[in-house]
Amino acid sequence: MNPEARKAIQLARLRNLAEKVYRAVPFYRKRFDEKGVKAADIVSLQDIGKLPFTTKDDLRDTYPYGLLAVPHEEIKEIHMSSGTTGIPVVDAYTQRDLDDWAEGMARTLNAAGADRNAVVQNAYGYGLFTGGAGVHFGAALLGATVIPVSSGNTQKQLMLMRDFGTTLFTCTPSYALYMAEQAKDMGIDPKSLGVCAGCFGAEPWSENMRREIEKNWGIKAYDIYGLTEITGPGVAFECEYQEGLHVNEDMWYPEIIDPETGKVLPDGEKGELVITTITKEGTPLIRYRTRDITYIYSEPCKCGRTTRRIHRLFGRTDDLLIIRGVNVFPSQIENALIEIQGVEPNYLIIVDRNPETHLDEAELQVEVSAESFSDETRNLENLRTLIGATLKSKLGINMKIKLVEPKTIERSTGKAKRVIDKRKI
Ligand code: DLL
Repeated sequence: MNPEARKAIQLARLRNLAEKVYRAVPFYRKRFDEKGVKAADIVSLQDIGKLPFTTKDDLRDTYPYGLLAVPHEEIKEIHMSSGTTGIPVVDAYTQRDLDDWAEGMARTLNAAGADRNAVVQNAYGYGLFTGGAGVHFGAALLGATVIPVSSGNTQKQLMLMRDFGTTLFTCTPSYALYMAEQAKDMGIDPKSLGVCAGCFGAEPWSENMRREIEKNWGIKAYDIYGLTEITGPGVAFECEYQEGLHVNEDMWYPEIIDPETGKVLPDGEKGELVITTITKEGTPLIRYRTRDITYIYSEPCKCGRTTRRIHRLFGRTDDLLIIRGVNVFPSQIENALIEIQGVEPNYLIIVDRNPETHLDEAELQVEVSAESFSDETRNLENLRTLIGATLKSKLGINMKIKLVEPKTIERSTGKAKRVIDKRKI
């Protein structure tokens, strides 16, 4: 669609949404009144900046039904995530919301090459988590064959891939790597299973991790983004050029703000992603602060889609680890590790504060490959020193490195847990 034509639609939807939430959601009426803003003040898309933000705390305070904008009988399905911070986040969908979600996910899977001939093996968890349902609805709308296997049961996953001719599979990137590892243990080369593509997301993953997955599986690995608050997966997706993720912005309108000041930032500047659900009926959100860090590309994409793109996520405003004053995202550590021969991209960061010195102490547990593990102790010691020195020179942090045996760090069939922060701060 011509971007100017889309802007007109977005503006009409935004105004309509502002009117609706003012009328139907006491929480928003109060917020709008406090800011002295009305739906009629929205005359251009820039005027979105006049509207109040919604935060995760607001969701907690209004749990479970405080943000509902339609009568209960309109709600057809509910999803929920407890998230990494433990705050329950509820999304209640009307039929139209479910249709929009299916549309967003159909575009996502289609951009990864799926159509009605595809066999989509959905290894995201089914249940309250949005991954299972989102992929399912999108694949069904495309007319593809869906294999609703859910997460876990790795041997069965591999058997289904072989027996049903899976062309595309979906799961968290860490589970995709784990599945490849298990396949090799069973004497199966994952490449021999004939899968062409995978759509991975729901947790941070680096460019290097993408290469590992692609190499192991012989597939093209696509990044997909979404969050329960907004709808689930399908908010943004990669096309064949993989230069950023196209936002389905006719439904989920993006802005980037400075997380400190709340000021809207121009395209190309990194900040916190804020999304307004301009077509949502059940639990619409105005300027929701995702805490995810990215920027918006200003140039159009080579693929011809005219929707704006966001960069792959750089991390979150809240999973930023600050170790003795040095800011580091787990994904940066992962990127550094994958470049080192002899280690596996399975790691755990444990941060604590020394009660005597009051200084932060960080330990990095890294799995070594089976070959390095059987090496002489001297070689292992060299590897340990190399990892420590690499992290120091690349990221400026001092970490105690602990090499652990292959396959000892707990695997996850969903989101991998990479950090244990024991500091009480
Ligand atoms: O993880 C929805 C989803 C399911 C997305 C399947 C993609 C695939 P939540 O559990 O609410 O929803 O977690 C949302 O996960 O705010 C990000 O911090 C993180 N996240 C999601 N996708 C990506 C990604 C689902 N592609 C939170 N890269 C978001 C990095 C991601 N982080």
